[in-house]
Amino acid sequence: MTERTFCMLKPDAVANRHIGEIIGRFERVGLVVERLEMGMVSQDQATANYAEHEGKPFYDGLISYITSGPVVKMVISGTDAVQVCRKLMGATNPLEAAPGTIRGDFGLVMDANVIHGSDSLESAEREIAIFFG
Ligand code: D4T
Repeated sequence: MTERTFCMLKPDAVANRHIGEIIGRFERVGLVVERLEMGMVSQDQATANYAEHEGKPFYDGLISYITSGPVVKMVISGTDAVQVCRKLMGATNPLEAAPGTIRGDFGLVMDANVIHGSDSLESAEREIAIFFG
């Protein structure tokens, strides 16, 4: 099924100049970058996106990290886009992400894990609304 998902290159990916290489991986498998915008994540967007983690020990660090520098926000579409993006991203913790995945190849630690991608179609619609209105 053709799906739309939300992906975001996090501040470490932008600061380390990996935008082109990472977006290239999505295009290489045949997914389409439908919308793309570079900019800062506002405090409101950060807290809305990470509401499920409020109160957890890593929450404050997560919010300050995601608002610390420019990110690249994207809507990506294609067959099974949600699952394909998650597969390309790899496990949340770069330590566990397999080589060949985005987090496995460009990340080192959990609190700067390179990329965010929606985990379901429902999350995708919610996150696209948060970040693109
Ligand atoms: P995101 O949402 O960034 O795509 O990551 P995941 O969907 O793969 O993972 P998540 O929601 O469980 O975690 C969100 C974000 O929090 C950071 N994190 C997570 C952390 O710093 N310490 C932790 O123990 C966990 C679970 C990393 C990703």
